[in-house]
Amino acid sequence: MTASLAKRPPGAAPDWTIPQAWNSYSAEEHAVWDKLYARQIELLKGRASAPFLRGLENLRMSRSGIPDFEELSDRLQKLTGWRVVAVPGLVPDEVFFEHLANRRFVAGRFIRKPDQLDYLEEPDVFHDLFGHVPLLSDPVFADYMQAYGLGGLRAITFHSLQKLARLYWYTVEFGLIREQSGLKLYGAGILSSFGESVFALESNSPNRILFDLERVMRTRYRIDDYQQSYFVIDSFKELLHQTADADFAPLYDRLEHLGDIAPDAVLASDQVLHRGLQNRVYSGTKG
Ligand code: HBI
Ligand code: FE
Repeated sequence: MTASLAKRPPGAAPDWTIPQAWNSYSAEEHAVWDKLYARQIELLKGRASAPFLRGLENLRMSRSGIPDFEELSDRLQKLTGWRVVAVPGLVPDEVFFEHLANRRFVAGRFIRKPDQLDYLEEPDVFHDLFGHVPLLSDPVFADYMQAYGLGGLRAITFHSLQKLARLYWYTVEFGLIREQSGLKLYGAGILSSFGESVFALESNSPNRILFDLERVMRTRYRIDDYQQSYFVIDSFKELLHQTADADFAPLYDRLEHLGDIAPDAVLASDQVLHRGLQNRVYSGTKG
């Protein structure tokens, strides 16, 4: 699954957090944030889900310079009790889940270089803050993220992390939501990506299929390119209930016997909103 750092770097606390050291960002680093922010905000008008845009406003997420985690956390905490903490990179699953279960969102402190605006393997501070944090100010989504963390801690004991990670991937990172005015973006991996923000909604290449918990947990995903299938929810309430009410022991049992589904597959049982032509030329490796 995710290749996390192998061991805790010196200087990281036992919970893997590090100081953000906001004062040590250079002017060039702040300028990268500004450029990404300005570009995304233009693109997301009419494309991002309403609660995401409300969150950006309510948190007064900075359009000038990388936000200070402490300041941002103070505003966020008043709304939903969540805080943002800095970590040195991808942390081990149990560390990640433990933070989420306690309403702490872990964020990278580093920012991509000016020549990497469009592609990057590891989540940086722009992806983590701009992509993820606005929705943490939505009370229902905030509960979903905590429920996911608690589910993660349980999944470790069931050895079913791969299945649960797919749920995170196809909702928190790459989810679409149906609003009155049409399909909108709520997944952080899309919202922080210049190319995928348009592709996910407007390209005729990928499938767009109504969300179903078991279906999603069986579906492999791509880590190296845009998704070949997106799953669409109608509300965060529906997502929270499907997930928090699910009895995961029998569910994981059942999933063991059902096979995996390819990233581009369409099943007879799917409720298909758009059947993808899969005409994008994808890069070679499969996730
Ligand atoms: N670490 N910093 C960080 N950010 C993540 O999104 C993250 C992680 N470690 C593990 C992890 N995600 C995965 O377990 C989840 O995607 C399921
Ligand atoms: Fe992410």
